[in-house]
Amino acid sequence: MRKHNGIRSWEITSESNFLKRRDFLRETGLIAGAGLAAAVLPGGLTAGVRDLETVAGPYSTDEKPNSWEEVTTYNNFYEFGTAKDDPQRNAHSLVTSPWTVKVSGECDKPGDYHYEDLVRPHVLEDRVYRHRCVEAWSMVVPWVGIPMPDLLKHFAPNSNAKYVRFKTLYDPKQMPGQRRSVLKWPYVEGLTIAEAMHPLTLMVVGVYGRTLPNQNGAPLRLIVPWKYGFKGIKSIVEIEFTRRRPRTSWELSAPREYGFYANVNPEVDHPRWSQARERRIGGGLFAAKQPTLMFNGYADEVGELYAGLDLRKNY
Ligand SMILES: Nc1nc2c(c(=O)[nH]1)N[C@H]1C(S)=C(S)[C@@H](COP(=O)(O)O)O[C@H]1N2
Ligand SMILES: [Mo]
Repeated sequence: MRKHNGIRSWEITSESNFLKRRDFLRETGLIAGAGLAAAVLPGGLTAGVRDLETVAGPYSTDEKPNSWEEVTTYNNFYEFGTAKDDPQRNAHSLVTSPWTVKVSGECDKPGDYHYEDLVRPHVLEDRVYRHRCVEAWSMVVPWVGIPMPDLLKHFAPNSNAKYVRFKTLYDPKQMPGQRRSVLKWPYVEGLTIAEAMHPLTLMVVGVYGRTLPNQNGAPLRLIVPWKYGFKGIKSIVEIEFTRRRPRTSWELSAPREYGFYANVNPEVDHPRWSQARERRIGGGLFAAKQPTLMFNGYADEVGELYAGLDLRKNY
């Protein structure tokens, strides 16, 4: 992984113009062409997915991204069912425009913000991140997003803001999975203010240079690359700055299995399986599992956030 220094082919192409980059991606097979996408994706699912103007962001991994097909058909989004292919089959019922995010709590600029007003002031960045699920599979995903500190500064959090709580839309009419109590709805997640303000933390609005397909959490979702994927809450409608640590959906439903921090830690097993290795999606059925890295490989960047914290207890 490289930061600002060092030039990679991905950055060169992204920094030239957008169309050139699209050609590069198409030629190297990283995305299907616009015409092709319609052919390889089930009908209707690309409706509403638009191209975005982006620049290359820092912190991208050099690893080869998973295909558009893999990123958009192998998903966790329990609001649309618990099987990996349920979200891509069912998420078309989610209406993502207009979309409003309610900002509340310990900040000077609370309010209801329209999606466009949140996104327009920002330069969107391409960031290729490792994506590690607690179920011990992983992908490499070329997200498009806004660095979370840039977004949150907009709301002027005050000195009482110790945590940030995020909430997904609750609407069983649009989200059929919410008609069953698989989880306590709506889905909620939380970060410490230091985690939320870390430059690696992204408010994601797209993938592969396009707006997010619904199954990936349209129109905006969180990505915290050093944590297990479940922290990456989708289809966010509320951001609340709090004094006290919020309870998260997975903590509430299975406190023995999921803690608040949820940092990727290969040395601490999940009660029902090991976290030492991971299966890279797309590697083929018989591919060897690869070792999982502490903080999902982002230890140099985020290790200091947890200095003095027992990472076996604070899982
Ligand atoms: N609202 C909501 N957000 C969610 C989930 C969910 O069920 N509901 N699943 C989480 C889990 S367990 C993972 S691994 C990631 C998967 O993101 P992806 O499908 O874009 O890879 O989304 C997370 N965000
Ligand atoms: Mo997950």
